[in-house]
Amino acid sequence: MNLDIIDCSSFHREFYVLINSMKANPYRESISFLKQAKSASNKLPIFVKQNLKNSSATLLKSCPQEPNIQEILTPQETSNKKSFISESCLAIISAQLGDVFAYIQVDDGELFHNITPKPGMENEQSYAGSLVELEFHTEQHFHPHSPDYLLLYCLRSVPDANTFFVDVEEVLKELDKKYIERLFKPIYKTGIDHVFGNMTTERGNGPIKPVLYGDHNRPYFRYDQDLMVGVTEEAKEALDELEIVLNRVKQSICLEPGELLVLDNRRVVHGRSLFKPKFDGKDRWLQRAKVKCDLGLVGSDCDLDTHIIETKFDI
Ligand SMILES: O=C(O)CCC(=O)C(=O)O
Ligand SMILES: [Fe+2]
Repeated sequence: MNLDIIDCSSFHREFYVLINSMKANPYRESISFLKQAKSASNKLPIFVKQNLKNSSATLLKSCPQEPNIQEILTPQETSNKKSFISESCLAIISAQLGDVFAYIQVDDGELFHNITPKPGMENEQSYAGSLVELEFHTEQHFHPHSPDYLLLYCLRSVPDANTFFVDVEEVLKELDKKYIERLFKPIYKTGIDHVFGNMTTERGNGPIKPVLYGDHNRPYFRYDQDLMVGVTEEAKEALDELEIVLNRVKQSICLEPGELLVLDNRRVVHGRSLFKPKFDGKDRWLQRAKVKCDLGLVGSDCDLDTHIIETKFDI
């Protein structure tokens, strides 16, 4: 699979000018902030815009960074960061792809999430875990309004934490045709994430769906290695074979400060290696945004004045 690289050092000064034009607070005035990001985003170089729209995985290198990042501790909940360079990079790049949005169940509907290891969650299948590998998944695979894109901006790196990903194109190339055909059938129980109410982390308690859907030559992907369960023996076998292929062809990247990874969540699955947390304020720190190409299409589950999706799950 091709990971497209955009080196932002070639327009570094212009990128800072765009960020400085954004005066709203991303947490207290989030909708104004997103509007300002949209205007700024229009002024990105053409090659950046074209690349983002045509790629299922892009790494933007040398993005602007917070001025005094060495002095800021990795947060365990909300950060006390005074500047908003990371949120601005996320919002400006997201605006090329669609609308940043939040789920009411995640971080109380905040649009930007701090992805850091949390004490007590070391062994969880969660972005807040650390001592266990975060298994392959697409974001909110069980949700009727899952993100179209996922953006991860790195503020602080640790050498042993790698982000994994696989494009569905690789699966088409590598997996036996008979398993591919099975993955197109609606014989897989999705699993609702614990944050959305699945407190017992029971697997397979969501709607039954296919793993692959859409055009058979250029399909979309819905997958969760941990929570999805095959309904039949054939379905279970296809999931096992898929897992083998994903582990064989995965690309792995250790995100560095100032790097921003953009993944098309409809075509790419991702995960993360295990790593040792220290809880000393110097742990790994990413910030995340989720994007829908057109939030208006969500309908009554989404308030366009807040960009929060409020779909409820009865579990
Ligand atoms: O920590 C990572 O590299 C990936 C985390 C993740 O899967 C997510 O935030 O959705
Ligand atoms: Fe994820």
